[in-house]
Amino acid sequence: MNYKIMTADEAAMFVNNGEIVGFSGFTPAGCPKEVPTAIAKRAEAEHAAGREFRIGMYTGASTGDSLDGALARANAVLFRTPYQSNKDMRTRLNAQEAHYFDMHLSHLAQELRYGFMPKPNIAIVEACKLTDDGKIVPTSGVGILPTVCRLADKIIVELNAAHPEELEGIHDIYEPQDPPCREAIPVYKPSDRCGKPYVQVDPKKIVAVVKTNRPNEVGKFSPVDEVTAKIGENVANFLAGELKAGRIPASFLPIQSGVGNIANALLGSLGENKDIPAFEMYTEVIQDAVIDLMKKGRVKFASGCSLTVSAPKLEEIYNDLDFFKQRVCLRPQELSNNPEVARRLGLITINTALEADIFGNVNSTHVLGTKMMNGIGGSCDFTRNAYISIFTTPSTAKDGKISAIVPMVSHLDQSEHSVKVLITEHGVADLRGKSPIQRANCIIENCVAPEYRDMLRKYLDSATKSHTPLNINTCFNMHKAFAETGDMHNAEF
Ligand code: 0RQ
Repeated sequence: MNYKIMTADEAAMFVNNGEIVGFSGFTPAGCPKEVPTAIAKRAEAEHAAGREFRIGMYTGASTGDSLDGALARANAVLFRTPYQSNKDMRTRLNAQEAHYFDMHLSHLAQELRYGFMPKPNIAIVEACKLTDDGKIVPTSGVGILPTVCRLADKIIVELNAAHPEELEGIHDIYEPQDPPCREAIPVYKPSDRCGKPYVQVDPKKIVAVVKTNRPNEVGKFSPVDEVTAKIGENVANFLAGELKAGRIPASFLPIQSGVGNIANALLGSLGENKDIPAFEMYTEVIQDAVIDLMKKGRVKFASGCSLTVSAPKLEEIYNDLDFFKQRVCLRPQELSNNPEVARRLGLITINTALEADIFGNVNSTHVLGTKMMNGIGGSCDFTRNAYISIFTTPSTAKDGKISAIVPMVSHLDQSEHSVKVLITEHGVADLRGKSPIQRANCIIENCVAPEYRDMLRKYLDSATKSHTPLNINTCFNMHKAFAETGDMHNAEF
């Protein structure tokens, strides 16, 4: 190999205070691990010597603890975009110790190319294979890897032997031209490929290669509980009904599903429902449940940006790569989350709300309107362009002291215009073709926890008799009651 092989500590010396780093990967899958930890160590040493050291960060989505966690704990972050889910990073962002720009995942690469944000000085990327002529084969997640490699002046490659070179062929690397020269993206079904199996970079830009053998840091999924099982069942029954009514074509449509425990459990339910035919996925994260369903023949193909699967599941995939390479395609997020493709394929999209209001507006990001949880991720990329957009949430949180359905959301991520169906463990609110007052009644009767229904009916009675009923004096009374007494049950209307 013609490149300079060095340790992570040596490679970290290429990153200077105030510079911006673009990282590969999407969720903990495909993210570099050694060099970010070494940068964090360097930041701590600089701080101890009384010097400033903080960097700007572009990533695909969330990352692993050795990236987000290490840099946050070292207070080494100037700003960060577009999505995170790390406890220590979340604490920094909510304390205003690092700036956070929560953005649509499909937008990031193009907005970097457009110059809306400064270009990264350096790209740090994980690969399973690197050739002397600058071909980089990513690992189990892609993210913004092609774009940051093209825009940055320097590239550091973490060559991770935990991922086999034989992964080559699973990726579909394509970057659209920018307007006014953009052409249609030639993906007409989830299994279509339009790009190359590797990222081509100028080899002269690769300043360091760090060899490692470190597994991904994907956490375990919690077992399906009664509430998530019921939500999954409600989603599956709703979709089976739509199929029967002829509103979904008999061959079914590709599914997009969000990230987390609920999404993983829900896919399991969809796969088990015999009224739903085997289906394809065009999504961002491919989680454990998809792999199980693929082995049972219930999922025919999955296009995504990452294999966000537990360690035993990744081992299953790597032990049977011939099978999975025919059924899985990993693409940059600009493509996996592309609104043009989502609209064309007619995706059934299923994402998670933290709270929703009685009109169908959704907050997926801000706990009680203030504290950032994770971010919108790809939820808006898909929801706005879906064939049918579904939001799911347990009807209550914190042992019932919070109702996930409130008079008015305390922060807005998805508007009532984009959310077509809301589903909790209690039932399904089909919001299509309904006015605000019809939506409010439908959500209260079908989705709200029974213990909170009277409260919300009372609120609605007290609201203006206008197109969208509103009581401007009391619409946040449930939030106020929680803030003041720790329980929304104490709200008065
Ligand atoms: O708190 O962690 O202290 O127990 O929020 O809630 O029910 O465990 O659900 O893990 O699936 O996360 C929306 C955050 C849900 C996630 C969100 C508290 C609750 C718990 C987590 P604890 P659950 P999940 C994919 C596409 C982004 C949008 C999206 C997410 C914690 O799914 O980030 O889908 N989505 N993007 O107790 C206060 C409420 C609450 C509440 C729940 N109303 N008020 N706290 N909680 N409801 C993402 C990508 O693009 C990669």
